[in-house]
Amino acid sequence: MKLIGLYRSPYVRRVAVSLNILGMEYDNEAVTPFESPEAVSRYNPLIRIPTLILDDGDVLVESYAILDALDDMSPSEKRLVPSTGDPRKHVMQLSAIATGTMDKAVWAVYEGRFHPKEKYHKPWVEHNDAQADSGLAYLNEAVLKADCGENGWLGGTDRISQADISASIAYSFTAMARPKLGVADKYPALDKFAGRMEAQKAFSSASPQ
Ligand SMILES: N[C@@H](CCC(=O)N[C@@H](CS)C(=O)NCC(=O)O)C(=O)O
Repeated sequence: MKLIGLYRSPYVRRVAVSLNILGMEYDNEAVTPFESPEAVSRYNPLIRIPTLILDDGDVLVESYAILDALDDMSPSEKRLVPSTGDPRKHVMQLSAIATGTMDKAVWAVYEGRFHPKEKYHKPWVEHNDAQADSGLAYLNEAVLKADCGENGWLGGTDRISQADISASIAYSFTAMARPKLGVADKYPALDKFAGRMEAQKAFSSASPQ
C-alpha cells in the first residue's frame, strides 16, 4: 500500500498509526497537496491527503472512509472500532470529537497560512481555536472518566481503539499547531494519556515531520 501525505497532517497520521497497529505494510509518500498537487491529483480528484493506494490499485480518500475500509480488511480481533452496539457508538463518538478538533485546529492554521495579512480575520481564528479547545476539554473529561491516564483505553475497550489513536493525535497536533492555546496546562490528564500513546512505536514511527 502507499499512503500519500505528510505525517504533519493529523488525518494522515491517524491512518499511518492505524496501519501500524493493524500490522499492514505501506510506504509513505510524504507530500503536501500545496507543494506537490500533481503527486496527489493523479490519485485523488479532491487533491487532499490522506490518500491511500491499495495493493490492487484501488484508491481510498477521506480518513474516516480509509479507516473503515482498513477495519473491514482486518480480522475482527484486530479491528480498531467495535463492530456494533454501545461500544461502537462510544468509540465513534470520541473519534468524531477528535477529528472535529483536528478540523478546527487545521482551519485556524489555514487562516494564517493562506490569507494575506490584510485579509486575516481574527474572529474566525478565535472561533476555530475555541472549538478546538472545547473538543480537547471533552476528551480530557473522557480520559478522567475512563481513568486511563496510566493504564487502559479511552473508549472502554480491552485493547487500543480508534478513540485512543484519534484523541491522542488531535491533542498532539493542536498542542503543536496552536501553542497559544496552552493545552498542556489546561488538560493535564489528556496530556499524560497522549504522552503514553505517543511513546508507542506505532505512533513514534509516524512522527510529524
Ligand atoms: N476530512 C478529511 C480532511 C483531510 C484534510 O483536510 N487534509 C488536508 C491536510 S491536513 C488537506 O489535504 N488539505 C488540502 C485542501 O483541503 O485543499 C479527512 O479526514 O481525510
